[in-house]
Amino acid sequence: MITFYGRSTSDNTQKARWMLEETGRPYKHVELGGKFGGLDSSEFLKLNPNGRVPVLVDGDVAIGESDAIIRYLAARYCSGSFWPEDPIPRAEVDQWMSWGHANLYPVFNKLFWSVVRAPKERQNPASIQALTAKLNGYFLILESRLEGREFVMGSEMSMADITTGMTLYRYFEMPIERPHLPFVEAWYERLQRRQAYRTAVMVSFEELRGRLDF
Ligand SMILES: N[C@@H](CCC(=O)N[C@@H](CS)C(=O)NCC(=O)O)C(=O)O
Repeated sequence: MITFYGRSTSDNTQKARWMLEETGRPYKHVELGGKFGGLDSSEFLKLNPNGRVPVLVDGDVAIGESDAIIRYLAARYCSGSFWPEDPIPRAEVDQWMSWGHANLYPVFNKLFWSVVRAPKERQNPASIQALTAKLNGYFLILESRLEGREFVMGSEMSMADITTGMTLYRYFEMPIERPHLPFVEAWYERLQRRQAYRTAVMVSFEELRGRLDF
């Protein structure tokens, strides 16, 4: 039996849950963190001493860190399709995951906090503008990668789509300027056709507006 812990509005939770939904395995979802609290209970800290969501419990194993959860689920339940076994495409998937983690996500996350989570009076237009320009630069890299491809790796979806594509809903919903991105938009439409994406990622972030406290 799989139990998945994490509030639906947490972006790290969203990408791990998206992968979990893609596996088609049944699971129990426990909302935790943010307005639900519970991250500092001794029971939860035994599962993840960092006191952060998401956490996945599968039988006797408890896994924290969203990318580790995604890799585990792909390896265990998706027999190579989300994480190819051939070392070359495997390295490419890993490369895009690392790029998402090290480049795209930190800027995306900082901009989301600056534009949505910071109350209006604490927003800094110059910093928002600089972060927007940086994030748009990363989306232009994705734009050129997606030219002639349905997904980041080509015709098959992989973990690389999950760890980068989890930013799309918020990116297109945030009140920011964006460049013309026809290939990214087509990819976003393709992802939106997946029930797993709609369930896990397309979650209203209204309750986070003006909230800097978690
Ligand atoms: N590197 C970790 C980051 C985990 C993390 O910072 N989670 C945030 C939510 S996105 C959290 O638990 N925040 C406290 C809260 O939601 O109350 C991962 O990828 O799982």
